[in-house]
Amino acid sequence: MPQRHKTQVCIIGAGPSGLLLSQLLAKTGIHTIVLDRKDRAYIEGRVRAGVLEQGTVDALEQAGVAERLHAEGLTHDGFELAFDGVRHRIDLKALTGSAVVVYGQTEVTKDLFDARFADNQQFFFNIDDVVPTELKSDQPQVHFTQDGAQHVITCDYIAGCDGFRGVSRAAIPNDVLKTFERVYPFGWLGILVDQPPVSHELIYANHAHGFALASMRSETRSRYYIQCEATDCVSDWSDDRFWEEFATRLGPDAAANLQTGASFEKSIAPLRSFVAEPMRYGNLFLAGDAAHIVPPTGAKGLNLAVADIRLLSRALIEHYAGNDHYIDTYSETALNRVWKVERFSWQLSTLMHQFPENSPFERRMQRAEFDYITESEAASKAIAENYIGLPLE
Ligand code: RFL
Ligand code: PHB
Repeated sequence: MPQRHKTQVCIIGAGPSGLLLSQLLAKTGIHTIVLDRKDRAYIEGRVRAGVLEQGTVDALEQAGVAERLHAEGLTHDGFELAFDGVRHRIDLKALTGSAVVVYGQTEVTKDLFDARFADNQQFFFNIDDVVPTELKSDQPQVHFTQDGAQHVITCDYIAGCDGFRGVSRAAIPNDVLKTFERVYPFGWLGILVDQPPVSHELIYANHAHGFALASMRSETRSRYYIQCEATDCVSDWSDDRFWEEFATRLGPDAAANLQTGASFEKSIAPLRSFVAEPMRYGNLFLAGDAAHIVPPTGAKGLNLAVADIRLLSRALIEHYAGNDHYIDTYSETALNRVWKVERFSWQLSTLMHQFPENSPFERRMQRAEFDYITESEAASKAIAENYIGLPLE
């Protein structure tokens, strides 16, 4: 016989989406159980995003987990685009009045876990065989196993926050779910190194050899990326090979300040654009990477996940207060924003990378677009207002 549990909202996935949802719901007394196939240490160790929009910072504040973010996050009023070594600064503050904050996803996750543990949140970690069922009924269920024992949770709602490879999206019948996808013909090789950043702001560079990005985690820790072959392995890239290629792509001007050293993390991520529609099926809601993926060029993945959670937490809180308007419009409202963020991430990726199929014509088109951005305040502003984050709705 399975062990039976009951909650209001069963949250599948303890990444930033699932943790933030449980934290925001707990603030208004809504009970959740959070499940993950991994454990806390593994989830906190995943090195991913680094740039937070103001709307994301606001949501973390509302959740009561922004103290360290305010103390340690680095506010950036701008960033640079570079093309064959020519640099152009996008002045976010002057163009939009807003800025972004550099603070790692690992830190966001740690802050959320600390808050959920302090609140005695019920978690099940290291679980397998997760299956959401009865989605169209008013008592949906989530079945899973832990250490060989079977469990079933009965709830009012299921939040599918289990990332791109999770099971929630797959629980929506094929004749209902529509998916849209573009897989890019390259990956990003990223390293972490304890050296001061090459520049105090981010630099996104397009060079004949491919894309490079200079980012950071703090004033003493740098996060650098280069475009690589989709088929490359981390072992193909020694630190020496990375540094040589990275400096070439940044251009001599920016690379003059580059301080190299031994990397302590190195990983390759594929690039993909993906959207699943709808984001609600019966009493299952999708949020974050479970519903959509963007290529990392616009720094949007985590921010988009947080935007979904702002909408979903409001929908659930209003539902328990007797108002179903937001729960009924969640999917449509979220997708409306998702597609605009997909467009920006795709456009910036298209502008900044070398595509194997590109002819010299496409390369000239990229250069012409870059020149236009450098000369037109309107074009720079269009990038800036997307980068700092579009309105929630
Ligand atoms: P996550 O973080 O993938 O968490 C999903 C959780 O679900 C668990 N899970 C399951 N649990 C139970 N049952 C199952 N069957 C399950 N299957 C999976 C997983 O173990 C995991 O704990 O999704 P979430 O919470 O939606 O968060 C999304 C963000 O993690 C993601 O969008 C960002 O990291 C994307 N991203 C960036 N976003 C930004 O906003 N700014 C950036 O600068 C940025 N840079 C990046 C990025 C992603 C990258 N990679 C590696 C994909 C840079 C990189 C390199
Ligand atoms: C990062 O610091 O990891 C980062 C920053 C900006 C991006 C993507 C990743 O666009």
